[in-house]
Amino acid sequence: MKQRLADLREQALAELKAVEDAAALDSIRVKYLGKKGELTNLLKQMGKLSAEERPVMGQLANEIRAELEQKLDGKKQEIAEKMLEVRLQQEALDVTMPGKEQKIGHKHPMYLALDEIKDIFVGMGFTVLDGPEIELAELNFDRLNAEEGHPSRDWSDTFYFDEDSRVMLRSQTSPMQVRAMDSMPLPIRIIAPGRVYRKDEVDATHSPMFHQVEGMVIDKNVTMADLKGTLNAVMEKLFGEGTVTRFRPHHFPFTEPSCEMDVQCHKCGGKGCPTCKGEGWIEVLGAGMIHPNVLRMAGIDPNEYSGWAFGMGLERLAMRRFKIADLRLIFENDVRFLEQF
Ligand code: 2NL
Repeated sequence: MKQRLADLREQALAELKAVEDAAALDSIRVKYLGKKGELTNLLKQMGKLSAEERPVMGQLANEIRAELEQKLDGKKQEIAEKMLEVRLQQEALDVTMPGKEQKIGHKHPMYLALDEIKDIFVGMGFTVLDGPEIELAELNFDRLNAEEGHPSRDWSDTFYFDEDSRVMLRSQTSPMQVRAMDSMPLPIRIIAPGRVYRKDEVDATHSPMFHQVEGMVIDKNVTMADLKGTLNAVMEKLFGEGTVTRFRPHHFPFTEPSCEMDVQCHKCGGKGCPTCKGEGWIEVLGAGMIHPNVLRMAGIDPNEYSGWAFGMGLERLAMRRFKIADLRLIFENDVRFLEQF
């Protein structure tokens, strides 16, 4: 009996030494100390021993039980500490490590130019409008005094959706201004930026889709002097104080009189250079006093109210603002180009 107890102790201690995880440790506890465990089995056989031997073996068995229990508890703690160590290692977060760089991009140069323009006009009390790119020819042409037969209405100039040429991709943002005249109370001060479409071949200065900013003011006693004063102030804000401008007579169906506005070349001061193609001046926009027919069609009495309006191409403005040589770069979205702004 003594030998069997000693063997059991040896065997249990050896198994205990090799154990690595909590589950295996638990099965050792059951195997030796459980209700049907090996030590318990031995104790049940005590009855067969003599009266002298029984208390001695009983004490020995109890000592072994106590020793095993103590070792089991010790091992349990050891395993728990080791697992904590492993977890801490695995979940360790080194806050001093450099972070992963996130590329977040930035605004497109043309929208940088648009933001500048919006800021300037909003600062002067204008409201910014937005509207549909698919439009009625009625709003895009008829309401702007561009009668049937006007060259800009030709199939070769305009994207229509139907045989009757009633629905189209807007060729200018003026239809938004027509809606404004129909719906907004007077006086009106608005700008209308957005995409417009014309059947043009792509080259360094043309694209079938481009962006326009139009704007208009309608109030009592508005004159050509307001047009010139306001647009001069805008150009000074865009191109710097002291920017020299000039207005040349022109023709648009929706304005009378009409003009084009140039700014003096900032590069050569008007002498003529490659930037201004030797002209000394750079064309920036078209404008004019709103045609009485356009006012009348919107239910505004041209004897009581007058207004001025302008339209400019945003791409060309951004090209000048950021010295971009080719319009196509604006649409190609090559990051090597875009990253420069
Ligand atoms: C250009 C010049 C212009 C307008 C657009 C306009 C709008 C209304 C009434 C009168 Cl609702 N005019 N817009 C006026 C003058 C010029 O655009 O070069 N366009 C390509």
